[in-house]
Amino acid sequence: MPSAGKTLFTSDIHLDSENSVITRSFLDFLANRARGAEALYVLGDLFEAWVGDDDGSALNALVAQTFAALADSGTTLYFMHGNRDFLIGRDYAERCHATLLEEPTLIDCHGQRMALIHGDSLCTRDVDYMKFRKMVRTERWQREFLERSLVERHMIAQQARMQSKEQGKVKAYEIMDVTPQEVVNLLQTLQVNCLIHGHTHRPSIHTLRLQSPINGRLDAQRIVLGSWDTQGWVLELGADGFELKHFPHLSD
Ligand SMILES: [Mn+2]
Repeated sequence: MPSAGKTLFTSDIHLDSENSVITRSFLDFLANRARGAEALYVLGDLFEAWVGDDDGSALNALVAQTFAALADSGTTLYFMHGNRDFLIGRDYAERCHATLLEEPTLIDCHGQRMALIHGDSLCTRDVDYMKFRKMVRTERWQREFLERSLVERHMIAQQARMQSKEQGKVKAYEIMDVTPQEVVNLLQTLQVNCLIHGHTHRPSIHTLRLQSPINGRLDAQRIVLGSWDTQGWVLELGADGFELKHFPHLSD
């Protein structure tokens, strides 16, 4: 069992079609590498786009079936929304035998208390995106969007993706990253010294200093998960600590 007793975290797989190398590698990850894990947390952007649980594509069915098989083998599954797939609903999560988590979620894992988020909420220097995020996270926007036909919804999602790609080319590197002070604020508000997130596609383990009311300073960690665009990524947490791992995609 490659992941026996461990807790796994991944994000930003951006699944797009049932025939891609990324999809095959991710399904292989669920069927093999993730087997035996105590839990698997998918911290957002599992899919490149999600237009509603009523979209019965072959990809969505295949992914649900593979997640369900992993859950049925004993691994507890948790999903958190990303900025691409924030419309994943309870129906689809149920089909995957997974539980949807609120953002942020606090967990106790192998003796460590930590906060989980997708990561886009910390990118506050991207003012345009923060406005967009606020709008699409309202109940009203979501209801009106889901009332449209599937064809229309796919078209809107496609447009939004093209726009964000164009904007990504002109936005500065720092704007696309988390705002350091927002990280500190979040950790202090939640009273934790470990944060796991994805979204920025800048995998790394950062150490930062927090002000502690008791002894003045406190070391905290921010673990950033990687994107699956060119290789697979997983954070493994066990009794002996954590390890951020990457592995090549399956070859043809
Ligand atoms: Mn994202």
